[in-house]
Amino acid sequence: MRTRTQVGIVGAGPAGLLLSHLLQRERIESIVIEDRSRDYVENRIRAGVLEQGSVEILNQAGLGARMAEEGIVHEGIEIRFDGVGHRIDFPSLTGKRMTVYGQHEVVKDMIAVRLDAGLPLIFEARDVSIRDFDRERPTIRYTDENGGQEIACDFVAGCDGFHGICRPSIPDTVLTHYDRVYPLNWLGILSQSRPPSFEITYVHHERGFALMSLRSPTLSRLYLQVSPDDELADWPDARVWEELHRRTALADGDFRIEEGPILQKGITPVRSFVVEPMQYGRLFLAGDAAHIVPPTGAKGMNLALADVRNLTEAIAAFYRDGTTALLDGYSARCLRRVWNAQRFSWWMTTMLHLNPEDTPFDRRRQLAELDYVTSSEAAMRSLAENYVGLPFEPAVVN
Ligand code: FAS
Ligand code: PHB
Repeated sequence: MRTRTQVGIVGAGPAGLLLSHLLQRERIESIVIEDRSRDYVENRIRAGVLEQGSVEILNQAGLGARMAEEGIVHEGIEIRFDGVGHRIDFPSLTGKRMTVYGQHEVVKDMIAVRLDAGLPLIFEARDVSIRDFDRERPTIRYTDENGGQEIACDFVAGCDGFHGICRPSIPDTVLTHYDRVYPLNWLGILSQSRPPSFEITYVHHERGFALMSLRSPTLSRLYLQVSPDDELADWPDARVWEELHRRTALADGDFRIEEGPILQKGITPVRSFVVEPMQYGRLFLAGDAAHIVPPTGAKGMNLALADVRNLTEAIAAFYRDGTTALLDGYSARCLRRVWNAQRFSWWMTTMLHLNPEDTPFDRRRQLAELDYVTSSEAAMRSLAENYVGLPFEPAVVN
C-alpha cells in the first residue's frame, strides 16, 4: 500500500521520536518507522545524563512532565583518583546543571505522547529501505503483516542509529568516515541497590576505569572498563561487584558500594565515529546514524537531540517560506557541536581509562593531568562547560 507524508523518519530512538514531536509542533506531518518492538525500544537501557540544553528542548516540546518529577538534578560530578575524590561544581563554574533521567524513560514519554495523539508510529517494520532520496520525491519501503508498504515523502530523516540502513544507503564516494576504536569496552550494570553517591563519580584506577551513576534512589547504574576481548560470561555478578569495590575504594577506607540484584548487564564497545556530510539530497542523518561518541562524556543522546533541533528548524523554514539555506547548512551546523563533543569525549576517555599500550611515563602524565584538572579553576571550568553542554550553534542564514 502507498501512503504519503511530509517527513519519513526511520528509527524510534531519541532522535527519531523527538524529531516527530518537534515537527508536529510546527504542524509538519511525519511517520516514524521502527524495526524493533515497542517493548524492546522502551526497555533498552542506555544513556542517563541530560545536558541543561536537552532538558530545555524536552520541556519546550511539552515532554518534560515526568522528567521534572522523576529526574534527578545534579550540580556536579566527582573525579576520583589515587583513592581521593575531587568534586567539580557546575553552577559556580557555568551557572548550569545536569539532569539524570534514563534515556529509556525519555523514549517511553515520547512514544506515549505520540500514540496518545493517534500519530503514526510503526513498530516491527521489516526490510526497511529508502529510495530516490537524491531526488525531490524520496520513498521509504517496508513490510508488515499486510505485506509491502511504501511511504512517499518530501524528506527522509535517518534516525536509525549506528547499525541502521540510512547511512549505508548514501553512496560511499560521497561520505568521509572518521573512526577511532579505543582498546577498551564498558561493562554496565543496572542494580536494585542504593546508589553509592548522589552524584556521578568517574574513577581512575590502576586496575581500570569505573563509573558510578544512578537512575533513582534505589537503582544504581555502574560501569567498569573491561578488555575488548571480554565477554559477559567472563564477568559473573560476584566478579563485577568485587572489581567495583576494588576500583572505587577510598584511601581512608570509608566507602563501599551497596550490592543488590543485577537487573541488566551489558558490554558496549567504546568508539569515536563521525560521518561527513550528515546529509545527501533529501536524506538527513541525525544522532548515532551519523556519529558515535565514547560514553565517558555523556554526550551521545544529547548530540542526537541537538541534531534534531537543527533539522526541525531547517525543515520548518522550508515549508514556511520555501528557503533551503538552513537545510543546505544542516550538516555544518551539527558537525561543529559533534566535533566539540568528540574532542571532549576523547579527552575524558584518554584521561580516565587505562590504555594497555601506555608506558610508565604515560601513566604518570595521566595522574598529573587529573591533578591539574581537579586543582585549577580554569581547568575545572573548561571540563564543566563541556560537560553541562556548550551553547547551541546559531542558525546561519547566508
Ligand atoms: P538509537 O540507536 O538510540 O535509535 C535508533 C533506532 O533506530 C533504534 O530504535 C533502532 O531499533 C532503530 N533502527 C535501527 N535500524 C533500523 C531500521 N533498519 N529500520 C527501522 N528502525 C531501525 N550515550 C550516553 O550519553 N551515555 C551512555 O551511557 C550511553 N550508553 C550506551 C550504551 C549502548 C549499548 C549504546 C548502543 C549506546 C549508548 N549511548 C550512551 C549512546 C546512546 O545513548 C545514543 O547516543 C542514543 O541512543 C542516540 O539516539 P539515536 O540517534 O536515536 O539512536
Ligand atoms: C549513565 O548514567 O548511564 C552515564 C553517566 C555518565 C556517563 C555515561 C553514562 O559519562
